Amino acid sequence: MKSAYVVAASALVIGLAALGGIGFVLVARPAVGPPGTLPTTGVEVKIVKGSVNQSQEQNFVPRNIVVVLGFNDTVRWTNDDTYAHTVTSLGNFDSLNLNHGDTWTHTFIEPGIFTYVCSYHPWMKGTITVKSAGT
Ligand SMILES: [Cu+2]
Repeated sequence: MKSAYVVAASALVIGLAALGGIGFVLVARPAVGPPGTLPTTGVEVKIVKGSVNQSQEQNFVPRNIVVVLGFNDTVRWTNDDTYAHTVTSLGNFDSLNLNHGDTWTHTFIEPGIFTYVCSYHPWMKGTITVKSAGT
């Protein structure tokens, strides 16, 4: 059984090494909130393929999300579309140009409701609702 254990352990190491290559996508913040009540990972928003088309209903996915300060307050956007986009909330944050495959993260530091658009395609809209811990 020892050899089977070694094989399993080796597979795990190789698997972790493979994950390390894309670890920047999978990084999760440690849980600091009440256990079992909220997701502990960072929040991901995809700019889905075809977002450039105004007729396509889905662009920022998920469109509306809620995060909690100090818990999961970092949001990462990934542009999976073949066209460039932005994540822009005037006066609050702006990714500037995101080409295909680019990612951009923003950590929220105050509560509020932040609406944002793509500055190139203003029909693309999303909302991040930021809540204080314990509310
Ligand atoms: Cu756009």
